[in-house]
Amino acid sequence: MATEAPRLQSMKAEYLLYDDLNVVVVDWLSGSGPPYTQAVANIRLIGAIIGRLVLDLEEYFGVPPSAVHLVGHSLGAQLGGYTGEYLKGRGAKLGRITGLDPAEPYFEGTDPVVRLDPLDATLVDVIHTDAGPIITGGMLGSRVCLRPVGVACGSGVCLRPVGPVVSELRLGRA
Ligand SMILES: [Ca+2]
Repeated sequence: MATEAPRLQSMKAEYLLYDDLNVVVVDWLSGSGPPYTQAVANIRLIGAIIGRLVLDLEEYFGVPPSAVHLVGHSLGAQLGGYTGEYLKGRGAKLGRITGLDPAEPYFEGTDPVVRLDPLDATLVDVIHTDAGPIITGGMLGSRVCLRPVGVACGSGVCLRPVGPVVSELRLGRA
């Protein structure tokens, strides 16, 4: 994790400046490298491992899954969807998932079971900063809005934002 460690440690330090939290940084650098298709496949297992960790936190330390907030970027954002699915399959639900520019290739238009979706946690919010067609701009971020059920989403696709935009805040069903 040599190249990622300073950035992730910096992020952890920033979180701790603002609140009394326990921060767990997941090092999956060895599974996130090329080829991209392998990294896409790897997140299913890593998401399940994180889900197991969340259940262990509850069993051994009394931390309910509803108190856990996952934050992931690109494939890490889609990975959070797998964690949410893993927990839902075991009668638990994450409190929150924040997806930062969820990866688009191999996810857009797929079943919600294999991507981040609004039902993967009680609150799922997504911040898009690089959404756009990969063939025109080399962007990898998903353009799909994750709107609350019943809220219109226009064409179903967010336009490429100028800056960070929170495209969705959703309070899920208990
Ligand atoms: Ca999902």
